[in-house]
Amino acid sequence: MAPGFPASVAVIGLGYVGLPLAVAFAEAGVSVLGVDRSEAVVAGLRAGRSHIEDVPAERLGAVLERLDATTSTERLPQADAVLICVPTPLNANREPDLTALTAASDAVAGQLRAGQTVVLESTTYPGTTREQLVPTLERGSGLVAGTDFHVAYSPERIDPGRTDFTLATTPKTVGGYTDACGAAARDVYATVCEDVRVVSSPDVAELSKLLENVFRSVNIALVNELAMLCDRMGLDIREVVDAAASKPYGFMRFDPGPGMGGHCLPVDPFYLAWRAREFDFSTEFVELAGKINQQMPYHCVQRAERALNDQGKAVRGSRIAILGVAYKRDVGDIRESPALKIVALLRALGADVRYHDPHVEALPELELRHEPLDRVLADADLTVIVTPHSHVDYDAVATDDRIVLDLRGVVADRRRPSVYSL
Ligand code: SAJ
Repeated sequence: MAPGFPASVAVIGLGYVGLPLAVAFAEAGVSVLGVDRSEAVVAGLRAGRSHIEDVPAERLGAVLERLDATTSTERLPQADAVLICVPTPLNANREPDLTALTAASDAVAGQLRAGQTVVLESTTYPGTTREQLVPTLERGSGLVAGTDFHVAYSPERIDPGRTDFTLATTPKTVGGYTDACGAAARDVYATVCEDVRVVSSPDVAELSKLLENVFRSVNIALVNELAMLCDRMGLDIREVVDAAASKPYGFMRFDPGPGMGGHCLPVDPFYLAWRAREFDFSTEFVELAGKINQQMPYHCVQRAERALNDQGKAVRGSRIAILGVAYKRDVGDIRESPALKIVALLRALGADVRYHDPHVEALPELELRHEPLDRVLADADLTVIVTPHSHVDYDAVATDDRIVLDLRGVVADRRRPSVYSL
């Protein structure tokens, strides 16, 4: 690795992946150009305000002199490496939506200079780097990938809210368009990652990321399916999982829940299934897992109906308190959160739904706002624990005179008559 390489890095897309990455390079002494299309994001960052919980304001403030946030791509040629971290969601037909990636690729192509290394981090289907990014960069610049500039794919492994593993301590996979591209990308990430693993192609790196996430999706679906079976069998799924998890080898714990949220796990199986169809291959197992996880909010609403029914109450006209609406504990992201579906279904049945989640100030589409815990709990006919943020004492919530539906197994004594579990 050339000493002092990279001296400067550009990160395109300053969200859950891009901002932690940009800050890590700045903390390593690298000059960082942070590019985001949102004026609000850029203005906030320039003022030292972080919109990503994993990057506290004080951490951002400490590197501001080396992190220049902008909406403009005109200074991209200054960067030794350009890292693309833009969202890759699904469109209305649940197919890959590469709009943001295409826009970023076109912008980079327009500013590309010889000697740069371009790395794609956004989760996508295998083949994207080779078939989409490289041709766009070559067409837009007249340069040749692997000769005039380097291109690689390196999947993000940013787990929002996780503190035991960091960007530095989590091995980083890199797949270069050529061997030289892989070596250049490895040198870029060696600045911020202790362990960089080079694989033989961008396709291997792209598919390895999907395997990581689909592995989780499939196993979450497995315990969710067993949760629905246990409900019929009158068994406690969490006791079953606890027992299975006592096996020290050959088993990895996953917990049933209200469904699978986030902007990755619910999306990635559809990227894989979509690409597999081009090879006359149906990823039935993967798609079935997605369907099961999508069933969970409906199953949870049925559980709520039965809990109210036991009190001789209909959903219509009942006050229902929802604790936690983000897609998982201690984050504020609501993308694909199952709580949104649960709230919408309960309201469609005529319930008066209120929610408590200090990580999520408002749900504009549902015309709801976060309310203090005591106000949400007051007079509630049913309290549903959907996302178990750490700040709530769930045993204190589950008093004998309060009917609670615990979808996350956070109430210690699940055998109390006032507590219903998944
Ligand atoms: N969930 C369960 N049961 C489980 C585990 C999770 O129901 O046993 C649910 C969660 O409540 C949540 C959803 O699944 O709704 C996904 O949560 P997750 O922690 O399994 O995964 P993510 O979506 O937080 O994964 C994140 C992603 N990164 C970003 O969002 C920036 C993903 O791309 C990363 O690969 C992943 O972290 C990681 O590397 O850990």
